[in-house]
Amino acid sequence: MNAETKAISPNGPTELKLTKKDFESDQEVRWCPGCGDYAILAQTQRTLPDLNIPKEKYVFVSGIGCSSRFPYYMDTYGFHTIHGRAPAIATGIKITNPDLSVWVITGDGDALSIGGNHFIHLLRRNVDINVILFNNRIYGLTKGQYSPTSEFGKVTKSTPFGSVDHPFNPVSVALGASATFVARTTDRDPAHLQKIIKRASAHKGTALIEVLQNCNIFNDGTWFKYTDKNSKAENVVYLEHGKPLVFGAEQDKGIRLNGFRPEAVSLTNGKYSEKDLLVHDEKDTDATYAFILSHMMDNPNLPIPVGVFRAIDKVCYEDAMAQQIEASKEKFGKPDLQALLEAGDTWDVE
Ligand SMILES: Cc1ncc(C[n+]2csc(CCOP(=O)(O)OP(=O)(O)O)c2C)c(N)n1
Ligand code: SF4
Repeated sequence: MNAETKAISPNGPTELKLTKKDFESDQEVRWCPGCGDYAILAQTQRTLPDLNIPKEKYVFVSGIGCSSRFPYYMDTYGFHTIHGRAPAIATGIKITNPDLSVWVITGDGDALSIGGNHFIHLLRRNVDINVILFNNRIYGLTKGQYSPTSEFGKVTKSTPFGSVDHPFNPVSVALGASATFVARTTDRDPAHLQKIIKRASAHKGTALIEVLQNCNIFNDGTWFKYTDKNSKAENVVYLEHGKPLVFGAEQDKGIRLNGFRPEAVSLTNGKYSEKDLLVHDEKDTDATYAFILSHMMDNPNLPIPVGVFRAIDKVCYEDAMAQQIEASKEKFGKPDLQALLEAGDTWDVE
């Protein structure tokens, strides 16, 4: 902890002067050289100083997987927990310490397979926690088995004849769980990654960031089309609130709705102009529009949306819980645990 961090008033400082170095731990980073996880770690460490939150207020909680080694590398509080259970532990931390900035670090296997239940209920409850989901469409740590986001037909060590599972789409899953903040970014776009981390931190409620991440050992190039500089512009549409969905290297294409179906149209053949395009509305409280966007990923003829799909306001679990406790205290007085334990009937099991 540096001098500035120590001198913080409980009401929060105006200028902490933290740097990336303040968030780097002394642990040797043990990811494979070239892994996309490095970029996500570096951009997180680079962004946190800008959030102006005291260092001792950060907690990074992870499950199990390569990505879940993340808390070791952050010089903050952290917890490497059990497979898929980071949301439960992070929820406990947040509701008992609402002033902390709590982050869940998870992988596609960790969050969507063994942790699927915990993940959807965190989003549904809207606890004020930020989730960074590293999606490399593979189990990295256990050496390349297919994951819940692997493509149908994917050949892996555990699916030598191709996967016969239909994949989960993390953004659609999150929207289905009524998440209040849902975003997607990539490990190869540092500026965008930083922007999305800042947006998630500013959001009050559960914020999900899906990061398309490369596992260069077991699933190299899985997102290449969306991250390589030569193909990205034609295959990615950046979402910006209030702006039309325009894409293409020449910004010459857009997305319009044909009934409920999104379609890619040319802006140069005279048939359509920007006024025919969808205008992004991240504040739409009806999830239908965000769902339409999330399913664009399943259509090979459409670019994938990257950015903030949805950012809406809804009461947080911990705030509703605190209000309820206060109201109960007012009504029934200060609780007495001993009296409570002795209050009811007891019985013997014969
Ligand atoms: C209860 C339990 N079941 C299975 C495992 C084995 N295991 C460890 S990591 C992992 C998958 C991790 O995949 P993902 O979340 O995609 O993370 P990545 O390693 O790709 O970052 C599995 C199945 C375990 N550690 N604990
Ligand atoms: S196995 Fe894949 S995800 Fe795990 S550290 Fe290596 S490159 Fe990264």
